[in-house]
Amino acid sequence: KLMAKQKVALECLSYHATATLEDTNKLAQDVIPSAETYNLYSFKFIDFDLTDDDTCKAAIRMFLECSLVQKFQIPYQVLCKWILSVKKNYRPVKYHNWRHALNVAQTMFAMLKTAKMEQFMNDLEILGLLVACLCHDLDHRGTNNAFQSKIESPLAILYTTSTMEHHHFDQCVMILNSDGNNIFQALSPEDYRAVMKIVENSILSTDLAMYFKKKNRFMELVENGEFDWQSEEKKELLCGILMSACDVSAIAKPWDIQHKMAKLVADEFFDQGDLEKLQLNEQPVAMMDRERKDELPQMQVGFIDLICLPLYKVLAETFPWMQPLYDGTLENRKHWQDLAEKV
Ligand code: 5BB
Ligand code: ZN
Repeated sequence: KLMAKQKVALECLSYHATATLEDTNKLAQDVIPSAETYNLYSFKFIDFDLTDDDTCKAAIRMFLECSLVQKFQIPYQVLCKWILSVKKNYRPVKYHNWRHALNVAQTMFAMLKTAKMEQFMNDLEILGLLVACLCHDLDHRGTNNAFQSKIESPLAILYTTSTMEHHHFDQCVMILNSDGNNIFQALSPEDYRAVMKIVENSILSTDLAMYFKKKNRFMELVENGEFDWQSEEKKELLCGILMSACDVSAIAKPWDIQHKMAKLVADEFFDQGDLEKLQLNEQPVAMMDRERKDELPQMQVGFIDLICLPLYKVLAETFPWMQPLYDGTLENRKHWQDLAEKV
C-alpha cells in the first residue's frame, strides 16, 4: 500500500520522452556555427530568426565557448542528446517554452562573458547555471503556481510552495537520469552533488516569491560594500539573483523585441484567464483578463518599477558591466509609459 505522498508523486509523473538516436546523430554531425553568427555575446540577442535546429546549436555553442565539454569530459553525443531532450520536454505554450529557456541561458552567458561575471564563478558553477537556465521552466503548462493550487493539481498537493519550480527541477533530474542524457556522468561524486545543488537552488530561485525573499538580503550585503561573493551563502544568493535577472531579461531587449515578447507573455496569461473563467467560473486578475488588455502598458510600467528596475539597479551598482540591462529596461519604460498615456 502506497503512502499518500507517494500516490501524489506518481500522479505527477508526466509523460516524458528523451531525444531519438536519429535526431541526436544528425545534430552531432552538424557543424556548430560561431558565437558571432548567433550574436551570443550580446544583450540584444534574439531567437526570432533561428530555426529550431539553430536554437539547439546556439545552446551547444554556449557550452563550447565556456570549454565545458573539455573541462567536464562531456561526451559530445550525450550533450547533443541532452539538449534535444530538454527541448522536447518544453510544451508549445506561448511564452514559457523552449525559446524562453534558450533566451534565459543566453542572457546568463552574456552576463558571464560580456558582463564579466565569470570572475566570480568557478567552472562547476558556470556549468550549473547554464544547465539551470535551460531547464528552469521544463514542462511549464502556461499556468502559474496560484492556478495549480486553485485546481488542486497533483503538483500543488506534492509541493505547496514553489510548486512549478519544484516540478521544473524534477523534470531536469528525470532527463539527466535518462539513458544517454547524463552530461554530468564524468563528474566525481562530490562535484556531482555540488552541481546538482547549484542547479536546484538556481531553478527554485526563479519563483518570484523566492526573489522577494532573497532581494533584501542581497541589497543588505551590497549596502555593506560586499565584494567577496565566495562564501556558500553569498554564492547561492548571487546565483539566485542572477537567475531572476536572466528570467525577466526580455524586459531589457530593444523595444521592438520587448513589444513582441510582452505580447507573448500577455497571450499566455489571457489563456490562463480564459481557463479560470470557463473551468473555475472565476473572475481572473486584470493581468489575465483579455477584456482588460488596454491596461497592459500600465502593467508593464508597474512590472518594470516593482521588479525589473530595482533588480537591475542593484546589479549595475555592484557589477558595472551589467549596466546595459538597466539602460534597456529604462528605455522600454518610456515606450510603455507613452502607450499607457494614450489609453
Ligand atoms: C507580477 C507578479 N504577479 C504575482 C502579479 C502581477 N505582477 S506585475 O504587475 O509585475 C505584472 C508583470 C503584470 C503584468 C505583466 O505582464 C503583462 C503582459 C507582467 C509581466 N510578467 N511582464 C513581463 O514582461 C514578464 Br517577462 C513577466 C513574467 C514575470 C515572471 C516572473 C518571474 C520573476 C523572477 C524575478
Ligand atoms: Zn522563466
